[in-house]
Amino acid sequence: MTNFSRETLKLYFVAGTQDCRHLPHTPEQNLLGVLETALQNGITCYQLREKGAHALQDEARIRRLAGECRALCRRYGVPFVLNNDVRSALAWGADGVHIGQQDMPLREAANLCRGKIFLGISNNSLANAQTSAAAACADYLAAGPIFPTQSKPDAKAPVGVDLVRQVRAAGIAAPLVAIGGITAGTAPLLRAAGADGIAVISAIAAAADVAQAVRALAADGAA
Ligand code: TZP
Repeated sequence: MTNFSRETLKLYFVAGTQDCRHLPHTPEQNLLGVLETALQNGITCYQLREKGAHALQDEARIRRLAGECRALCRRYGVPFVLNNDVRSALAWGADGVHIGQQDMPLREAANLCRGKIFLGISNNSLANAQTSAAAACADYLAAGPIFPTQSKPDAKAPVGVDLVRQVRAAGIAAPLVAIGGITAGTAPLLRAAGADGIAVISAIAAAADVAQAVRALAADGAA
């Protein structure tokens, strides 16, 4: 199993082709170009999240893309995570998988992943985080959306930085990443509140200068 630690969460880039539609090439070229620049400039984890009305729909094409993302991540020594689908993550050689509370029973996911790939679980409330932590099945927890987000049309209401504080105040010590509307400007608030790292889509995928954006987000992590 790929080494996973809190450090893995420092600057976690999440994206699919739907997040790079402003770019001029094919969906795959757009995403792979952004991903490679992000890898060169300091992301510590990458999740392929091919989701929504503008995502690729063809399974074979998504699988091919996942293989290309994985190969790129390997080259830079960064874990490759697949969104939502535990069985595909295992079959496609991902290092980890990220699921929501509703994607699959948490214990079933944990049983499938144990000893093979790491598992991350989304949490929108302290109650969610307590359930995830009590099941002791997740390698990391994600908390969010922290701020309003344009990247997830079905996102729940923003929970604010406070959710990170609440999770820590409740004694949940699991590796924790904050997600949702986070920018280089707000990243320090999340880290100060107790998050091990931040996960972003648009702060990297939609940046005019991806390299500069990643360095700005990563600089805070080094502070
Ligand atoms: N889960 C909660 S918010 C979110 C996801 C996948 C979207 C984050 O995207 P952005 O652009 O960083 O707000």
